[in-house]
Amino acid sequence: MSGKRYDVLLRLLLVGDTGVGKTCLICQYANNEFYDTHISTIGIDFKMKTVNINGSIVKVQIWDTAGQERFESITKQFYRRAQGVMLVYDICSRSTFDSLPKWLSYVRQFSKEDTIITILGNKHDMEDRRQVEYLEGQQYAAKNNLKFFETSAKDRENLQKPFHDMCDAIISMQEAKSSSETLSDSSTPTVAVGNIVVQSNQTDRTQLIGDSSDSEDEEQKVELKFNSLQKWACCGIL
Ligand SMILES: Nc1nc2c(ncn2[C@@H]2O[C@H](COP(=O)(O)OP(=O)(O)OP(=O)(O)O)[C@@H](O)[C@H]2O)c(=O)[nH]1
Ligand SMILES: [Mg+2]
Repeated sequence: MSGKRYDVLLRLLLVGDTGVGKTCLICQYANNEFYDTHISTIGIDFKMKTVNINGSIVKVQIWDTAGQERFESITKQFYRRAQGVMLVYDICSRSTFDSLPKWLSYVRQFSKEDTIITILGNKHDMEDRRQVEYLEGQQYAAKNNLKFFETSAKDRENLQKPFHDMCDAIISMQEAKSSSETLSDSSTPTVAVGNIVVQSNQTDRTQLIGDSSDSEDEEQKVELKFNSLQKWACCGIL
């Protein structure tokens, strides 16, 4: 636990067709950067951002998947570790909206059951080229019981809120899960729930104190897996 500078580590994943703006959304959110050119992501990439959510220091690891079909075998390996998944489409491209059921089926198939899912209709700044109405996105999300936002990675519109809401929802869910598990075994002072360590506080209510995996180890493991996948992808093995 030494050297940890955060209370909670969360893993989010963005999926969706190629060109919808996944990389741009992540780069804007994490680094305040926007790129006009489309350089397709090879396999998978990630960025980190540390945020304060309701007083907790939250380290967010955001996985950026390639939308191209040929990388699906790589990207599917990352669904399971994500606590939140954003399904992204481009409001100026009907076909990317039509692909949502495919992406949602992958999430349902490969992610954990309690994964928080949000739909993003990106490129909201290009109203004149819109092919998918706001209402269509909203109705699709409502039908599937999911949150929905229209965003713009270019002008940063609605950029923070989807990420913030998703982190908030994951933390609330984990807290609820942890307290119910602690209540069911009040004699145990410390319990691990998934990657989260919950410590029973003698005088106060149960406290969520952080991810049980050491931050350095965790980042090293992530980078190792990431590097080897990138290598295989570049060699055309995957
Ligand atoms: N106008 C506008 N363009 C955007 C926006 N987001 C992304 N783009 C542009 O769309 C193109 C594709 O963006 P990327 O972020 O690379 O797309 P991606 O989903 O990561 O694509 P893959 O990596 O191939 O899956 C780039 O030319 C971006 O500049 C946006 O909100 N508004
Ligand atoms: Mg990309």
